[in-house]
Amino acid sequence: MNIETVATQPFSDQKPGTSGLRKRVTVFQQPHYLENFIQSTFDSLENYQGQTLVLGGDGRYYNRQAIQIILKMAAANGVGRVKVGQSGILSTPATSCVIRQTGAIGGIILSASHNPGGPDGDFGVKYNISNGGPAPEKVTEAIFAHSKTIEQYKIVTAPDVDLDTLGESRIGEMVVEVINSVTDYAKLMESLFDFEQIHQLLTGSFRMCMDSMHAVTGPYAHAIFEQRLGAPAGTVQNGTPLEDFGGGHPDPNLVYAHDLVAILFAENAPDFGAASDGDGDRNMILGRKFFVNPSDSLAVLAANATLVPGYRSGLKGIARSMPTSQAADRVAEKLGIPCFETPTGWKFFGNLLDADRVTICGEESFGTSSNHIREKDGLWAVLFWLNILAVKQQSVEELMHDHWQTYGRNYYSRYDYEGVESDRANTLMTNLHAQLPTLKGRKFGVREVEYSDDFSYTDPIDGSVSNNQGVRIGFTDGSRIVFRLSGTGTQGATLRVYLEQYEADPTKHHLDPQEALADLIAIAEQVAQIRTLTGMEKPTVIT
Ligand code: VG1
Ligand code: CO
Repeated sequence: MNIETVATQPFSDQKPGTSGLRKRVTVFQQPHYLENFIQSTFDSLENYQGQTLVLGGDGRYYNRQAIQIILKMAAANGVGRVKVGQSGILSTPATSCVIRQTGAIGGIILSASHNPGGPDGDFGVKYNISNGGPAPEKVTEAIFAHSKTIEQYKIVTAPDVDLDTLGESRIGEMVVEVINSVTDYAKLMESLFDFEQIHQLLTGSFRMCMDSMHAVTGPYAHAIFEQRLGAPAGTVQNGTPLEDFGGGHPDPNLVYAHDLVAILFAENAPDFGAASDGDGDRNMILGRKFFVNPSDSLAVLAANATLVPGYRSGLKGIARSMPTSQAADRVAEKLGIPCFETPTGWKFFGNLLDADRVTICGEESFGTSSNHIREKDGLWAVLFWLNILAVKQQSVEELMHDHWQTYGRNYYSRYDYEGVESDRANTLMTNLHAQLPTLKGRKFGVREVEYSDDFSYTDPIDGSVSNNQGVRIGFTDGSRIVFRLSGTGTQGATLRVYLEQYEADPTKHHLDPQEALADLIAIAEQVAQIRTLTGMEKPTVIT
């Protein structure tokens, strides 16, 4: 084997964000850029030589080239075997599944998730550890530390591997195994859900539309919904992964998944609609002319979990990220199980899941999943909803209204201001920080501030502390406003403002959230001076 040691110089900007390292494709294409990050990752691991690694991505532009580089570097660094998804395709949840099932030391997922793809779009690298979950902060910090001092990397000179044909080949001593991207994941889904009952639902009068947004879930959705569960051909739309996601933004929300929204809000709309993001870990659920807020989706799944075979014996606990609405807390309370509040990002759920303290987790950003893997899982959420609907024989809207009737409704909305100049966004956050000590007791109309802080989290399992996870302003009536800057963007800054208010009275459950939250929205503006400081009249995305 011809191992080359290449001299290199550090890049200063390889600090992983909320979910891996994300940069413009052109940044990753600079000489040594990807190589430095991959070598820094290997250098921060122990005892990986001879072990198995899982590798794949969401199919975006540069996926195949990056895979070839990583395979040659893995061989040079002594990895024993790499399981790579066919044609380089492996969704984030499928990667997590394969890591766990094969006892791999970890995995590399090439994705910038919902960020646009193509030569002018974004690329990303995420490292997952042996439990199948995103690397925790101590690992990402070690990778970043190595990236700042790196002087060389190792790579094998070898021909490219055929990624399209299933089977094994070798680079030097290392075995490259091209695996079917869907099989293991689909089997896991079948072990959790009542496929017979969902089959009956999907072959009856019930109509569903699944939008894979030209991203990674296409092959999974075709195999599971159409081939295995019998939904009519055409149920899955935009089901072929494209390098530029068809020019779209594979972010399953009301703005970027507009094609699906148009179908579900038209006359004679289907009963159920779902979309997933670039790497398949997030989901949007729609009923006929009805949007399910992701925080509510988490609460509904938790409340109805025992209707689903994989969760028949009940839940150990629930975890949600801090900005996610407290709808799930109400379910946990009723079930008599704990509810944990973690910072944004799936990596914070890993320890709780490993310790069996929680079964279901979720984020307001359309991410939900359970202890079946250690990632969020878009199609899992879709199947969970279908299983519940098949058992209850209700519409999405009826189910949601019943849920609010029982638990009350947490009105909720998130405002995203994308592409804000970084300096302006930082000024806004600094100003907020400066006000924090003065807000308690202050009245805004009928609301009085009960607390204001910057969220800190102490992991209950390993005691690690994560500070500065978002500015919170809580009111005495339980309503909240949260402000944080995104850790996944690549251009300027994205400000996220999260608004929540609880309503117990069922006669007031039919409001438009924007109406119900109007005065909180005004308070957020008053306190943070969003318009003036961002220079934007309105948010780019409202969820
Ligand atoms: C966003 C979401 C967060 C999610 C993260 C990764 O992070 O808010 O809940 O875990 O994306 O999701 P941020 O820092 O931009 O708010 V994904 O689907 O990009 O892996
Ligand atoms: Co994603």
